[in-house]
Amino acid sequence: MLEKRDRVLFEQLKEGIILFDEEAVVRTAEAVVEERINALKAIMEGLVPGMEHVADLYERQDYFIPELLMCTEALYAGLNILRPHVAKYDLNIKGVVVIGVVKGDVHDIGKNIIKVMFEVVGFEIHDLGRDVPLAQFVKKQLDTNADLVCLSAMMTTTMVEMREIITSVKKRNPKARIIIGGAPVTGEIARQYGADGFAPDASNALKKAIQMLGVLKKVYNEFISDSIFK
Ligand code: B12
Repeated sequence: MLEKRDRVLFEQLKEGIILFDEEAVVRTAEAVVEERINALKAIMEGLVPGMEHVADLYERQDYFIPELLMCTEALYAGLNILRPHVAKYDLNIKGVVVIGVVKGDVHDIGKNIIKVMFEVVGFEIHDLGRDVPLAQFVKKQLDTNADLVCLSAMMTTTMVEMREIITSVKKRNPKARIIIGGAPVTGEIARQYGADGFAPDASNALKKAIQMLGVLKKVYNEFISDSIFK
């Protein structure tokens, strides 16, 4: 059960994103930190639902691109304050991860949320950013000998890039495992493209990554799902 104060602050974060009120988001995020409230929870239960609501407003044509940009700025202002305060759990998982948004696509909020979740368990993360050409994924995987390559795409037009990236990465290093995600991506697409996994959101992405790194599911169930959100 959430404390009442937590709920109030998470709701304020959500509202701040929706109303693109960057100052309010900054103020509230600082209060979360000062009051030692769980920063990961504030991201997942305040900032993310706020942005999801914004996405609905855009789909309903209540919001347009200018509003989206202001909401995005508010979200990143909050994320920058909260991210350094997310508790880390040393599960002794040696995971090296390359992550990026595919070429032609600048939507990086989802990718950055996934990155926060991965940081929690201490993965070594190589973030290529957004609008990343195929060759960079291949090179980074080889240079770092990454266990996992995580690809994000938010448009049907950019999603198709993933197939070639998967083929190229696996051709150069068949041991690399690839997880894909983003709004248009489904489990069926992942299967068709030859990816090793798909997840619809950040916590499932972490679960999938941990499973792929060969850690017992038991560890996830007993430790992560209970502890992270406490
Ligand atoms: C915010 C937004 C923008 C912002 C992006 C800001 C930023 N820095 O990211 C701005 C304003 C820049 C933008 C621009 C555009 N956008 Co836009 N945008 C959105 C919007 C409304 C929300 C996306 C978002 O942030 N959601 C919140 C986050 C938390 O969720 P998420 O991104 O889905 O991520 C979660 C999961 O998908 C998953 N996940 C994501 N990545 C990965 C990766 C892995 C490995 C895994 C496992 C999981 C995973 O986990 C995440 C966390 O839970 C979506 C609508 C929508 N319904 O998604 C449209 C949307 C994606 N945009 C769209 C379009 C068309 C555009 C523009 C072309 C608009 C234009 N006319 O200019 C440009 C494209 C620019 C480009 N070249 O990329 C379309 C795409 C349509 C399509 N089918 O292809 C959408 C779907 C809106 C629509 N219905 O028309 N956009």
